[in-house]
Amino acid sequence: MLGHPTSPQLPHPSRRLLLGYAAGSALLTATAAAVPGAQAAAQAAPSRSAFASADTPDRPPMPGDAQAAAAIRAEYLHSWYGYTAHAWGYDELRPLSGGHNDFFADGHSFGLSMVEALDTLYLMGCDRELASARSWVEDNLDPTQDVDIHVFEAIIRLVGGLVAGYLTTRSDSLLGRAQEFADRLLPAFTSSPTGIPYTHVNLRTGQVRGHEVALAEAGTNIMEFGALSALLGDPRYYDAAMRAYRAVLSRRSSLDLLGTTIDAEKGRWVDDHSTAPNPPVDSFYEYLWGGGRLLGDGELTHWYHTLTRAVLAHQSDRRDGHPWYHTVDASTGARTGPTHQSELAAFYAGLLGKGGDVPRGAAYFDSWTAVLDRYPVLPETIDYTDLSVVDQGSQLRPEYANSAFDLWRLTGDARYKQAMWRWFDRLRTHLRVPGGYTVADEVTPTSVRLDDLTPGYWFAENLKYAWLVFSRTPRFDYRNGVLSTEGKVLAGAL
Ligand code: DMJ
Repeated sequence: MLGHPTSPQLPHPSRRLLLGYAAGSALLTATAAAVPGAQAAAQAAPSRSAFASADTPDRPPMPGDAQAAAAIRAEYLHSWYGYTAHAWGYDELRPLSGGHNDFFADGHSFGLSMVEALDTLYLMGCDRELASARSWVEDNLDPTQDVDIHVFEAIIRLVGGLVAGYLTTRSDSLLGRAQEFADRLLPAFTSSPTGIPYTHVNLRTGQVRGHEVALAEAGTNIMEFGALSALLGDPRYYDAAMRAYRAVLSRRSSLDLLGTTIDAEKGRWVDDHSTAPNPPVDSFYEYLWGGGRLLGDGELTHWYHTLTRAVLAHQSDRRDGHPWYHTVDASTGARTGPTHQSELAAFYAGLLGKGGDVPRGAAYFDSWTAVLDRYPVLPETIDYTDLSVVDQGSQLRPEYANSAFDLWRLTGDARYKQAMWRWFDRLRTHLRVPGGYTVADEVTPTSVRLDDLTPGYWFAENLKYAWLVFSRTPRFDYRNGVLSTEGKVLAGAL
């Protein structure tokens, strides 16, 4: 059934243009369970509460919604003004030193933080700041630079950011810029014999490199490319992303498990261990669900359920009552590798919920809450057998908040608001500096040692999720809105 790149059953995005993305897509379909405060909340909520006492010193009392939202917006603007003062026009801010960082390649800037921020500024009602960022992007962002660019990062951050910028501002210039980037990234897909994209492409010459491709890089394209195809009435982007997905899916094991790295030229697994939901696999699964939802594409949703069933059947583990996921040989299901879990995997709690299994998602969310009980902020990687730290850094990541947002949307349960508030309060206490917010290079149970970087995704994700939970902004359709892996609003901007 899988692996036929020209399958006639595929709906054609260009036919759906005037309807939004697709009949049955996120723009058109109402889902009762996605309404905050929905009746289903009580039944869907897990039986075990991680928040028995909401105002112990460790679980700070939560202010009212309006006050919480104002505090979150103020912190976003605190870091935004750090960026504008010291790194304007560069990709990323170094908030301690007042310096800046090129994310994609030294000497080449894409104003990444501004592109990442466009739709967040809109949702937060920061219209003056949005106007400045938008006009910088329209006047200065150069997609023709002679530089090898990381295809996955460029799609989720730049193409996604520009599409979300278009959907929130209706600036044709932003959509045109998204198209120009996508056109220059396409050779990574079209020159690959299997359709699995090369990891890098030169924006000016179209020269590709990097044939050993992590699964997230092979599969995290369909939402941005599908949206672009629908908006432009041009199927090339959607078709490229689907061809890549099919090339991977047709190589799944008899257990319906996938490896972690695949050779884009030979179509063979380089690493045939399934590390889901950890990186570098994570968003491959997220986009099967998200692509299905955004584009109304049942084929993607079917794949999500098929693969998820296999992950849950073969990779589930449990320690001290908490679920975790271990690595297995994709062919045999035999357990391999250490009992490590990356903080990036925390997104899986929300994904499981969105995929229809709220109790399992809620339980995995509690696993990560138990880690946050132990450390001031979430460390990059832990050993889940004893929650000890494996990778001591903390990269100012959004995944726990992403899941809190998803599960709150699904259940309306106040425990996720409380969790969001505690997470925000921890960041404000430990990672805030006069120039903004920064990553840490060491986290212990009692200390945090700061490094000097505000990653671009900070402006796209972290405080957007928190803001959406507390603000109930009329600028977002809470029922039908769909966000990308980078937190970009690809449907539901009002
Ligand atoms: C973001 O760039 C995206 O969420 C991506 O899918 C993986 N995680 C980073 C932030 O941690």
